[in-house]
Amino acid sequence: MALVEVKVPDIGDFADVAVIELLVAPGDTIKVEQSLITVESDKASMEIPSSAAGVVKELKVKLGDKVKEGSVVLLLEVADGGAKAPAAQTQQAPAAPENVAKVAPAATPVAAPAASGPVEVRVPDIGDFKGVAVIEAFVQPGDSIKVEQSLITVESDKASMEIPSSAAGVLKELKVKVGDKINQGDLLAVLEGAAAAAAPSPASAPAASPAPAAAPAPVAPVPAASVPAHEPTRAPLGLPHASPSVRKFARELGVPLAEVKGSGPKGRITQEDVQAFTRAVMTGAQRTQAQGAAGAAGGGVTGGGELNLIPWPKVDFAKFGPIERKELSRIKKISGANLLRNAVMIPAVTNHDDADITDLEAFRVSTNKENEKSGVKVTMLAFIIKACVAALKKFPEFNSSLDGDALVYKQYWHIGFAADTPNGLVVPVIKDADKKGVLQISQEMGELAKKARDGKLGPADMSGATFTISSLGGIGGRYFTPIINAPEVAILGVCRSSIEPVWNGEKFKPRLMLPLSLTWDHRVIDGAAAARFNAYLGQILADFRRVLL
Ligand code: CAO
Repeated sequence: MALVEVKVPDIGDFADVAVIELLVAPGDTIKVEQSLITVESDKASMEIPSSAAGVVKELKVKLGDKVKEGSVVLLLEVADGGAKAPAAQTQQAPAAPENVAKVAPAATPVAAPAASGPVEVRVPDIGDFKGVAVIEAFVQPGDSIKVEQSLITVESDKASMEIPSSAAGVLKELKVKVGDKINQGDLLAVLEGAAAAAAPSPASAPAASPAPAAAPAPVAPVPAASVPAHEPTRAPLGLPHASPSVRKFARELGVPLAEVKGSGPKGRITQEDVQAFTRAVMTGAQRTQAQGAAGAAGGGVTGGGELNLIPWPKVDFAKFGPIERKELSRIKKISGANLLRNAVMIPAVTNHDDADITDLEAFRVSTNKENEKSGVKVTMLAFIIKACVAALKKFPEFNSSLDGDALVYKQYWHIGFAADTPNGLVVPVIKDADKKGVLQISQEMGELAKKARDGKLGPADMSGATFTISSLGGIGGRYFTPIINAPEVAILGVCRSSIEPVWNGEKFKPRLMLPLSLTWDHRVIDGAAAARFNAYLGQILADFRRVLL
């Protein structure tokens, strides 16, 4: 065993920054690159990783201490020759890991500021912060912006940072949105009106807005992961104050950080605050604003009393056999939180039915034969989308959303379809499916499914759905109970069709039957309407000429 000092690595312009969080304690076994402490300046916060693996012997910093490159963070007991990091790295300050930002952006405007007229504000030098996600926008067109005023917050795995404006004026256009990935030099905003002033360097001039980087994280920061149909909302000003790891923790649990009361210095939200909030919500002692809204719309989960859940079982699986632990993908983490909310908050019921698609399948096969050369294959799912649009038009409450005590009926028919990807489930959307033919829908579905598999779907590809279809027809199964994609009020599950004997009044005939599973929100729809919807859908699929009636 050897004792090594773990020091603050090269953290760029981050000098004399305060320790705001201790992420490990004496006795903890830590890995190389594991975050040890969080430090914070006026504009950014960052987690400092360990350069070695071992057991924490003694912490050399405490909350509120100021640290800089070379400051000793802790003493680590490492196995002789067992530590992953080479000796040079454990004895001296290691180089900044790539996911740690060299913060304090030199806010030099890239475009020369004019006396008046439009001025471009670009992303300044943000050190190693590359391709980082925009997690919130503080301003919107029409706002008066001061030099150095924070425009957006970006976040990597380990750090977050507010990006200031290099000029003053009225915001004409914000060129980035939540979820976008940005780099140095990217166009951020266009200002106009007032004279634009070059920003002094943050080192010599304090920031106009001293709020530390913090985010309520109202939405998933990664476009490819935004399964839910919720649109990003604008972050309120007066932001909650929390470090990146706490924000990440809150996001994973689906905790609205803006509603959590911080118990740390200057009202900072700690991991314990997030846990206490979660406990309070789970036991019914507290409601989130979303639950309040859902309650007003007909009853939230905690409205009727406490859930009184017992704790989640904690099992040491390794005791029973070999195991492998793998982090969930970002898509799985984000979709999981949404699925849980939707499963718990919606009083959902599923009706199962079958549609006779014998003639439709014959038509699809012959159409594909005729169109062989065009390269576009007509899929059964495209017909199902068209049939659903007809049923949604006949039963408009299935194309609605709850808004407090009102129902919002949408006069457009955007149909989401669940797509299975190596990283998890995503829901691209066919916009205006009512105006498109089956060929066009098939083609768009093929393109969107490919984009989904390549992880290239953007937020626009996945937002605005009014109804969703989840098809397992290509895989198998009979029926299942899909979870409604809130704020939609219904979802159709489709399984594999099979030839079955169907009684025609005289004899059994072999027919190709498609199993349908319609899940609906009982606050909006009742069982009779759902049965009628399925019956009508079945009639359309059996004979598309009915759409013309
Ligand atoms: N019955 C019988 N066969 C079917 C069928 C059905 N209902 N639906 C599709 N098939 C057939 C297709 O005709 C195709 O056969 P051929 O290659 O011989 O023509 C084959 O199954 C494969 O179809 P597909 O799944 O690739 O294409 P699709 O248009 O049916 O679906 C997509 C596209 C993106 C929806 C699908 O690939 C997918 O990802 N499905 C999974 C969705 C999912 O995971 N849902 C669960 C969500 S809840 O966790």
